[in-house]
Amino acid sequence: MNSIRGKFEKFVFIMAALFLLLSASDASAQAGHLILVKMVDKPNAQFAFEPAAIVAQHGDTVRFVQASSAPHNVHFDKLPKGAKLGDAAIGPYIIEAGKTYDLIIDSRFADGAYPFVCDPHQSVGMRGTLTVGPPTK
Ligand SMILES: [Cu+2]
Repeated sequence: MNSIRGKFEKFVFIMAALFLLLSASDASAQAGHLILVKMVDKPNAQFAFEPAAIVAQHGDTVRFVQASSAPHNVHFDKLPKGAKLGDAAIGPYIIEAGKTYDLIIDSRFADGAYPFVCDPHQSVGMRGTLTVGPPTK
């Protein structure tokens, strides 16, 4: 009897530990924020990122949303020390309305300021700055 009870207690303990583990990983998956940046038309054949200044923490996702009549991309033209964006330095063109481009702020991003432009429209004001910083307390 004693050993059955012991096994049962062990089972309960393992289930409780699993539950805690699962809920902990759930919490970390939800920790990142989704930050929306629209690519929009402006009067006089100008274009813009809205908002143009964004702040993100590691684990966040920046989602660029095509809400304009022209194709746009996201090109980080100046990187802070330690940043290794690779392919993400120059993003793909987003063409159809409603299409999105997600940029996950992961280990490629060192803390600092990341000015970005849309390549064909930087001369008509389509530029912004992403600031990556430690979590605010
Ligand atoms: Cu553009």
